[in-house]
Amino acid sequence: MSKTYRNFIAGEWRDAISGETFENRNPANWNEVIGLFPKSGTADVEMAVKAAREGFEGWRLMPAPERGAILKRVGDLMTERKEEIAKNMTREMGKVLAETMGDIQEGIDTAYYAATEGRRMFGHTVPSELPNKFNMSIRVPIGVAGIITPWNFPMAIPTWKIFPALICGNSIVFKPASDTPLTATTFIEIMLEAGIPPKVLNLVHGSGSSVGSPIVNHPDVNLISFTGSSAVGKNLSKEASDTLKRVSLELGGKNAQIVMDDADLDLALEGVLWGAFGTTGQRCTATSRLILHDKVYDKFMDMLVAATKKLRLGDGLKSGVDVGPMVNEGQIETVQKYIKIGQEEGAKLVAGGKPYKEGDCANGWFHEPTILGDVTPEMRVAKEEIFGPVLSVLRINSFEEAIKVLNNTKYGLSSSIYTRDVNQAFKAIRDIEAGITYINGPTIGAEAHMPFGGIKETGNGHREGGWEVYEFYTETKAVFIDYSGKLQRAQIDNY
Ligand code: UN1
Repeated sequence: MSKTYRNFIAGEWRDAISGETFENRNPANWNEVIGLFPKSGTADVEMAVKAAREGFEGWRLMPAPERGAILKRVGDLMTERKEEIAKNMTREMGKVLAETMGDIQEGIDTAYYAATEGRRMFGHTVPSELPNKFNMSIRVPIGVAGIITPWNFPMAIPTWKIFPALICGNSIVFKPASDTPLTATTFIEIMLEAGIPPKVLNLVHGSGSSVGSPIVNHPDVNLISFTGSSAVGKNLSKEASDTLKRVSLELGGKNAQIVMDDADLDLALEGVLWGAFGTTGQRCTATSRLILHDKVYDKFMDMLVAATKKLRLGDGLKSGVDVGPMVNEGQIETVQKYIKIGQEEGAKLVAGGKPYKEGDCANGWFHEPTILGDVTPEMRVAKEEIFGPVLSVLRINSFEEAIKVLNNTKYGLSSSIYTRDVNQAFKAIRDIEAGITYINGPTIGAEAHMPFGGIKETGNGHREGGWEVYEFYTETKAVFIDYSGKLQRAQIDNY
């Protein structure tokens, strides 16, 4: 019998009002059911938002450093339970244990960073243009935060959103991806154990249409933070405009690594393997394109194809496995579709190309790491997000051409260049259209205290991580204190 899990709403663990559930299965072995989770809907969301509104009233009045002390305990508990959570995360979404451990560490770092931000939360004091008058701006919480997260970083991404929201004094309605409800449930348990007041946290499991949409449309939800596809993000943005919500969108990517002719090729090889096939390519920041200088093209391709063929596929819990399964059958189908499109457009399949069903992998959603060579900039596989272990390789003859090819996509999340030429590196920092640029490193490698996000159709201008995110979760209030004892009319009495 599979264990049945619940929502956490209004201070209690509850079934969905419908009484229905959905299954959570292991992508490395589809026969293994991890648990049953509540299939919630509008009525559950309604109850969660009401509770969050009540929870907000007390939470917003707690001094931010005290809220920070609770988040510090959250980080400590996550540290204690790191391995156990990581194993369950690998079971529910597939990436290898080293990566799920890293995912939780990203959450721990975010907890400790947010905890100390409670002691800063800076505003400004500036002089008034009138005598005997004091001006300052302060940060105030906004209210109920609707948090909608994907399955590829089941701990890190919820923490990127929920910790800053909490430290700023907001309450939470959280809808995790339905592929990773177990990690989300453990995360809520830990936050409650650390001392976050129950009504401040509300967890509602279910689909985007039946839970996500009611959260986005609810007039009492004040802001939405969403990570997912650009198509969903655009719809969400439209829905949220009816109630003029503040919305932070972290969407698709078509990230590229440039390798120039002067690059350290061994280093660049390690980078592209990690960037393209880590998390089985299922990252917003995955290296989806390799932009390779003509002078090193053949040599580097030989190195790359040989190394890719050595990658070991398997259950991410087993040691020695490099690449875990894809999250579900739908993702395999998308990858297959794009490999076909690429070949029809004239790209050459040089490694992988097929789902993988050998030995222990027979019952999972495994796919061979795949490389498409001779890709040209106008092909769909050079421009569209695939979200799987597929790398498109493009040939360039100069630095200028490399930048032009890199920028030839509607996305702008992460980017990378391998070169030993410092002038070229700085020009790349200036000219690449992306929110993140790595020099001599892969397209992956966010750190909790650095801003994370992209330009163009990757987002709507907000950043997660770093201190920018604390601006998103607060309103700025301008405060004027007149201690002159008389009416002073700005712009009139002083001119
Ligand atoms: C994502 O794929 O949405 O730096 C987040 C990185 C990861 C985070 C990726 N730590 O790529």
